Amino acid sequence: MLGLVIRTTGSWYKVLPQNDTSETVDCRLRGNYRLRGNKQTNPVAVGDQVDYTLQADGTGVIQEVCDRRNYIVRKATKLSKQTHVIASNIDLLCIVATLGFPRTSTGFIDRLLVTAEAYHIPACIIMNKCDLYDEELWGLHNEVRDIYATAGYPLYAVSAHEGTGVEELRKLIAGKTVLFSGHSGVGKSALLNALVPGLEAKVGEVSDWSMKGKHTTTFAEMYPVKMPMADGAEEKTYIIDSPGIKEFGMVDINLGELSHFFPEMRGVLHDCHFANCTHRHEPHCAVIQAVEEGAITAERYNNYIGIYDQIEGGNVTR
Ligand SMILES: Nc1nc2c(ncn2[C@@H]2O[C@H](COP(=O)(O)OP(=O)(O)OP(=O)(O)O)[C@@H](O)[C@H]2O)c(=O)[nH]1
Ligand SMILES: [Mg+2]
Ligand SMILES: [Zn+2]
Repeated sequence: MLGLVIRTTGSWYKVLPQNDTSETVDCRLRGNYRLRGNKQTNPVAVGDQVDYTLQADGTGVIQEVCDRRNYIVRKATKLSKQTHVIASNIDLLCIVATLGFPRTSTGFIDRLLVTAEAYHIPACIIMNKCDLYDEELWGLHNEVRDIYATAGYPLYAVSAHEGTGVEELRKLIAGKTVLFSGHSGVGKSALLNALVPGLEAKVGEVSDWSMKGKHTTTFAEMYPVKMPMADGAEEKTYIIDSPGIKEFGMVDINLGELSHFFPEMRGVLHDCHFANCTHRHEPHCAVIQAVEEGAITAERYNNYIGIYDQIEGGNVTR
């Protein structure tokens, strides 16, 4: 039987049957399942379609994991060679970020965006906690919004607490499978609760939203929901809430392709004088010229260089 993995905890997987009885089945993976390579710490991820069999005691055994349309993968830990698939088969990556508490850097956002580009996953940035902004933070917010507008990514100002921007988000994600990813404490779970009244995903204590967050969500979980729209309609939507990430260690990105994963570079990089231009210091580089002209922002270009150096330094598993 076919089903959709909506939660993984250790060796158990919660599977939603495809015939949509809404009763989930707790499954294990068949014992002799061969891992693809053995680089991945999790052979089954949230979002996977699986083929499973039912047993007499009502639990299931996953026989096969169907091919993934796409996935978001990161290094399991900072220095690890192993990788971890956060979620698969997604229509939209929502990078949840904050400028105040804690502050998300564009370097972090860009690493996630590059990974999304590598798998052709559309992405957007959701700046949460805008209720905490003062004039200075609104100024910073608008700067960051403009940086991503130039790169072609929409950025939304929202407040899970006050409901600002929530209706716009509902429209954006309705009917899709979306992944919420970002640092701990930015309000991914709070946002989920704001989008779906009555859901009550666990949210961190107010006292803990200092600078770090404290990893309230510990496993990725997909919530199949009927997205309530302002006009009274409802749309079947799948939202994946995931644990906060401290650093996003990129995987499977090769140096020659990197600039292709910056959408604003794609249009000009064939105009560079050298076919193998790395866009760092070569003469007659169309990318550097575009930075000088403002068509590519210095912020994104610097993050490109940072990622390039990191991959070159062997800091990224391939
Ligand atoms: N002021 C304000 N606080 C918020 C907002 N959204 C969330 N918070 C607070 O931020 C803290 C963290 O929220 P969570 O939803 O647990 O954050 P998370 O991103 O799910 O964190 P992890 O599960 O650890 O990855 C909580 O104390 C929330 O109440 C918001 O829009 N405004
Ligand atoms: Mg959470
Ligand atoms: Zn170049």
